[in-house]
Parts: sequence; structure tokens; C-alpha cells
Amino acid sequence: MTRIHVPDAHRLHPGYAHPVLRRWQSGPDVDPSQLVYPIFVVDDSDARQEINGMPGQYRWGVNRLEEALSSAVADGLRSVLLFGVPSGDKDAAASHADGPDSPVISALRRLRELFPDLYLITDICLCAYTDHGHCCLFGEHGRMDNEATIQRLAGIAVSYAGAGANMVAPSDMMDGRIRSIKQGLREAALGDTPVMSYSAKFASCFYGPFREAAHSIPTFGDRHAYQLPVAARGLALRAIDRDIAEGADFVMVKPAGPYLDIIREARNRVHVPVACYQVSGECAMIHHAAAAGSFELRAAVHESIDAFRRAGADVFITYFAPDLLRWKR
Ligand code: PB1
Repeated sequence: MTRIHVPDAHRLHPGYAHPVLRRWQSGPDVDPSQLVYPIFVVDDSDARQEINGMPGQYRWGVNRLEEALSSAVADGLRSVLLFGVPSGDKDAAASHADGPDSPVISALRRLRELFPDLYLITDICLCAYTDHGHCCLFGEHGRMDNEATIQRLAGIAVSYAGAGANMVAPSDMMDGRIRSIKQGLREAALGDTPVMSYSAKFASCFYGPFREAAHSIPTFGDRHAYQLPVAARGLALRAIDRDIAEGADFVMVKPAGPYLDIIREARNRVHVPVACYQVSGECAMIHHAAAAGSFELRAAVHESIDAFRRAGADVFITYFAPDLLRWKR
């Protein structure tokens, strides 16, 4: 057979034959300030509790937050996302979310002392604090009360912003919560607190380890009535548009890996930074597969973050943030 001639215009190898060129082809690297580390805080001030199903992650007491974060902050961590995990005191109104001894409020005050420059984001939701484990309040007919819930969420956002949160991030998926939270912050003279909306948040099975960590498994039913159907592209884009229209300063796609298409569409659609959340189940998958010898942990983590970056994400919420910063060092 005669030798095939490949025209120069079809020859791609020269463009990535060298590591320098492969770097050129891959776009800018992730800056440490683009990483956000989710962290769990509990009522027991001296706690350091391992989390089954989330290798390397712990529930921390306020007195152990320096131990939890000092190394990552020294490596360049700029931002954390706080999740409160109460030991008890759960009720239908999620009262402990912003009560006087709220774990999040205590953590905000301690972190402000420990790391004055650390950017503190608080998750805003009810599920860890309600006795039914849902992200909403229920009305007298036992149905989800969306309007009562968004009012409650606004109150929690005001409490957290007043206690020192730099940003609030509602993960509840109620309709109209961005407008409600923005109004509540404004009326409390906290209107300069930015809101990152979990706009495109899907009813994913990949939250399993988190629900174990946060003791936030619903006592009945599921969250499919308010988290997006996993294959619902149109609803995700409508939710993003709506939240922007209501004043969201940032939007998020969650989970990240199985939703790269939504990240890309969000990036092309909006003019605000797009965050993605590599959730507990995604991290657990990578950990367990690496432990089983399927691939090298560091390579898999970097590849996942590169995929989010290629899809257009600007902010990366990931439990691997401390690892990425340590490896970068
Ligand atoms: O890492 C994770 O799995 C995140 C889970 C996420 C936190 N925002 C929620 C998912 C869920 O349990 O439905 C918590 C919802 N407020």
C-alpha cells in the first residue's frame, strides 16, 4: 500500500509535542483563590469526628478550627464554605440554625479571630436543623410551605451575615429565595453581602456521604420536589436565569462532574462567575477508586478540576481544596 500523505493542516502533534506546548494548549491554571473548601462545624467545641464515607474529612468543633485549617491557609486557601451540624435541638422551624449557640455563628466568630483574611461563606439551608430533614418548612396541610421557608432562610442569612459571614449561599432550592434573602439583607443594612445561589442543583445520589456527615437524611420522602430532576436541562437554565434576575451575585452548578454540560451552558449564558461544587459522592468515588488501585489519586483530582475549568467554571468548591494547595506547594 502506498504511504498515506497527511497534509500539514491535519498534523496536530507538533502543537502539543512538548510539555510547554501542552501547557499552552490547556488554558490558565486554577488560582488558589478560586478554590473553596467546604467544612463541617459541630456543637461540641473540642470535636474532631471522622466522617464515614468522606475520607480525609472531619466534623470540627470551634476549638479545633485552627487545627483544621491552618495548614491549608498557609498553603494559600482563601475561602471556606461552612456547614453547621447540630448534635440535637432539631425542630420543625430549624431554630438551631441561627440560635445563640448556632455552630455556624460560633465558627464565624472564631474563624474571624484565627484567620482575618479568610473569606467566609455560609451555606443557608434548613435540612441539618429540621426534625424532618427536609430543606423546607411544612404548612398545616403537611405540604411544603415555600413562602414561609424563604422568609426563614432570609432570617438565617441575616443572622450569619451579622455574625461575620462574607457571603451567604442558599442551597435549599426554594422558589424566590434569592429575592427574599436579598431583601432581608438589605432591610438589615447588610445589603452589601453577596449571595451565591445554588441555582442548578440537581436531585443527585452523589450527596449521600454529605447527608451522613451532616445527619441531614430526610425522615420521609426525598428532595425531588425541590431539587432539579437530574436530566432537566431547561429547568436548570430557567433556575439560573431566575436567580440572576432576583439578584444572585454568583450562580452554582451542583454536582459538578456529571453536569459539565450545564456548567458550560451557564458560562455561556450569564455574566457572573459560575461556581461548581464537586460534591461528597464525587470525592468519595475518586478516593475509593484510587484506594482500589484504579488510578492515582492526585492525577484523578487534577483531571476532575481541569474538566470543570474546561467546562467554564470560575470557582471550584471541593473537599480536595487542601490537597490541591499542598500538591501545588
Ligand atoms: O457534598 C455534598 O454532597 C453537598 C450536599 C449539599 C450541601 N449543600 C446538600 C445536598 C443534599 O443533602 O440534598 C445539602 C442541602 N442543603
